[in-house]
Amino acid sequence: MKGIIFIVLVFFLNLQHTKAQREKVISDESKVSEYQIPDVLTRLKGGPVKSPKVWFKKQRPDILKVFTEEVYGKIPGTQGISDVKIWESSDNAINGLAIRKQLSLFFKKNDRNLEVNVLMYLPKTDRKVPVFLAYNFTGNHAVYNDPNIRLTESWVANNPSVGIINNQVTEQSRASASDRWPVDEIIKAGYGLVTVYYGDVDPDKNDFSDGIHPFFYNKDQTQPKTDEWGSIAAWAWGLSRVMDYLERDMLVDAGKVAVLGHSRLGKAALWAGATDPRFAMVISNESGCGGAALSKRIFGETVQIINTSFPHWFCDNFLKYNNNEAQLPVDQNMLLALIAPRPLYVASAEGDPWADPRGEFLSAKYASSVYELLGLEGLPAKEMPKVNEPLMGTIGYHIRSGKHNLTLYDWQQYIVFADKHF
Ligand code: GTR
Repeated sequence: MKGIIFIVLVFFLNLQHTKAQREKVISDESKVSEYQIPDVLTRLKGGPVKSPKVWFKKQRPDILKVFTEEVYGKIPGTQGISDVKIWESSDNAINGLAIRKQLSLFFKKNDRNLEVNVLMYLPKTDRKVPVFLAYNFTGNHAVYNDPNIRLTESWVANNPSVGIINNQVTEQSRASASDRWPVDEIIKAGYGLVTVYYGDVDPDKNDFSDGIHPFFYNKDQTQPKTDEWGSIAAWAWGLSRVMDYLERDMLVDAGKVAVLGHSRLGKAALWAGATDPRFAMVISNESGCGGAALSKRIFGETVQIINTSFPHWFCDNFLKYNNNEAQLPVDQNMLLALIAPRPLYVASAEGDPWADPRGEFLSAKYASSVYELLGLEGLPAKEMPKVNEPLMGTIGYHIRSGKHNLTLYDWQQYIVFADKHF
């Protein structure tokens, strides 16, 4: 009996705690306190950035260093692809419109082995094709209704409603995320889609014994050091390794790879774009806190909330900024600026206050001065656009109607943006 009362009490206190935390969350513009965003063209050490040379030689490396050491974490070593295995390919996919290719990238070190499955749909043409490279959330087989796609054998977060039980997918989850992946439209527009299940690189749980992290441990080490990578940096690392493969693939134009991600995977896509200049375009779909949204605005999800809910996403140094965003030497406008001069698209949704649409817009706007310094347009507006009225300079932005999701509307804008720049 005592045990039951205790459990009920703990449950009740827990609910109260979560409620209190949620109540503190600001989702009303009038409740935003004053904040200061660091200017991308003011040196972190003081003084103005007046030329592209000073941006590329001084300010950019300084900003990158802060994000590396204080936010996402350093990668402790290098590890290239050990082997590639092509499982199958067909030039008769999507009613004969596309080539489908499935392959695995293997990473091997001592007794460790990591397998990253890649699914590609490419338009049939005699030229190398531009592609969108994007992680998916539950396995390649969930992306498109094609019985030939191999079911993932990796750990996947449970979701009984689509038959993901005991962290394993079943046939029932095939095509379960297909509304997020308009493969036919992408192919018809002349682009390929390259997708990978993010959990192949690092399963999304607070456990550093699996995925890529242990490859770099010293004897007796069980988790990364305080300034070393969390999961977002690991996922970004994975995107770069897929890029290593794409550079070798004769069917792909590796100079036209747009890296795209939704939500947590948008955070990973931005960090991949910031750290790897081979990504010719970067697209953040509702990446929110730790992604495109400004941290110091403290609107929606905050540094403290994200570090508490997902302790494995960032490096441990980032914990210093819990309820302490003002002390951060950088803000996310500076992350976006690291992508310059490459085209960057930031997208929000009206029904997604958790990701702070206005904070995402402002971040893109404040990143624009670096693009302008480099002779490019940046974001072509000073005020936030109306819902469903995209802006497209070298930085693009839209806020669409609807909720937190990756939709056909979002993809349609990304295709227009890619047509404009590629
Ligand atoms: C939420 C998280 C967000 C975002 C989202 C997602 O729970 O708070 O930062 O990443 O998950 O990835 O769907």
